[in-house]
Amino acid sequence: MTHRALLVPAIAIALAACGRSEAPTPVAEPTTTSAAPAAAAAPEEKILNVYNWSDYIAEDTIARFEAETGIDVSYDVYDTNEILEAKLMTGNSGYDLVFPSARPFAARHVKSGLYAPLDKAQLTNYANLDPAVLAGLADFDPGNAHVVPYLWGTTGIGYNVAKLRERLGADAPLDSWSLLFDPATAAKLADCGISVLDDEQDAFGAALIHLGRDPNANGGDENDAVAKLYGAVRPHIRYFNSSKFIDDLANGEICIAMGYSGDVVQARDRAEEAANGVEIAYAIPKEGAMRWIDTAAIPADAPHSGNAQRLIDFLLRPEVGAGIANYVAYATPNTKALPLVEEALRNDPNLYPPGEVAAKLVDPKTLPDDVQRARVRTWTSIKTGH
Ligand code: N2P
Repeated sequence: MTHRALLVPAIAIALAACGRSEAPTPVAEPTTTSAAPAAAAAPEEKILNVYNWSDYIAEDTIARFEAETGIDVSYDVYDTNEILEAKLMTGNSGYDLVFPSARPFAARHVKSGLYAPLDKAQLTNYANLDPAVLAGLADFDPGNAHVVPYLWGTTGIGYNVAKLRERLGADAPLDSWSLLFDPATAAKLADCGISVLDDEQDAFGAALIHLGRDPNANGGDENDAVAKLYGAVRPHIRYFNSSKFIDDLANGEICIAMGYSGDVVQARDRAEEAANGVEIAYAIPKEGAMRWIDTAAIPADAPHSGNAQRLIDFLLRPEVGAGIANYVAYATPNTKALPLVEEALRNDPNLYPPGEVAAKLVDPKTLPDDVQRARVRTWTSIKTGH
C-alpha cells in the first residue's frame, strides 16, 4: 500500500481518461442488444485509489487485499465528511472508493448523482449485511443501489479517568454532557485539556441533546441556543479536531474529548500498549448521543470502479469485516462478521448498545438545505470564536 499525496497526479487522471476513450464502442458488438458497462469494456489497470476516514481499517486489510488480487492500492485518509465532500464536488478526484457518513452526506451525494451504481452481481458477500441496516439506508438510496454500510458508532465522551476524578471528586458522574457543557465543570477540566470534534453534525447534536432538545429540530432558535452553549465554554476548549484527540487522550495531553466511540477505544488501547499509566474510558452520555453509520461508495467518475467493487466484496467477508471491527472498535453491520468479533467488544454496551441504551441514541436526519447551511455557518463562527 502506498500513501499518496492528497492531490491525484495529473498523469493518473490522464491515463484514466485515455483508458475510457479507447474502450470499444458498443456498435462493434452486433450480437449484444445493450451497451456493455465501460468498466467491462477494457481490462482495468491494477490500481485502486481509496479515500477513507483515518483510523478506520485494520492494519493488515489492504496488504491482504493487495497480496490476493495483485491490485496496488493507494490509501489516503481524511477526518471530516466536509473534506471528502469538497473533493467529490470538485470532480475528478481520482478516487475509486470513498466512505461518506450516511446522513446527510451520502444522502445528498446520491441525490446529486455523485456515486456509480453498484454491480451487486459482483458482490458475492453482500448477503452478509444486516437487512435492518440496509432498510435504514434505502430511504435515500432506493434499492441500496449506491452505498454499502461499512461501520457504525456513536459520538460520546472519551476521558482520562484519573484526571477527571482528581478534579471532580470520587462521586461525580462521568457519563454526562455536563462535563463539556457546564461552564463550571469545563473550567475545572480546562487545565488538563478539552477537545471537541470538528463535526458540525455531531457537535450540534451533542449540544442540543444536552439542552434537552431534538438534534434534528429545525426552524426554531437552535442555532442561537447552540452558539450560546459553546460560547460559554469556548475559553476552556483547547481545540476542535476530529482525529488528533486519539493520541492526545492516549498520551495524557488532553483529559476529555467529544469523540467517536471506536476512536476513544483506540486511544484506550494505545495507552494500554504504551503502558504509560493512562486509563481512558468511553461513555455514551446518560442524556443520549448521536448514532451514525458510514458507508462505502464508488464515485461516478472513478477510474477503477471494478477494482473498487472487488475491495467492497473483500471488506464484506466475515473474517475481514470482523478483523476491522476488532481493530478499530466500531460496530459492524455484517451479521456474519459479528460472531467473530471479540466478546469484550461485542458485549460492551458503549459499542454495541443494548435496547435501553439504543433508545437514547439519535440518528441524524437530512435537514432542509437552508437550515443545514445556517447550521454550518453557526458552527464555523463557534469554532473561530467570532
Ligand atoms: C474514524 C471516525 C469515523 C467515524 N476515525 C465518523 N463517522
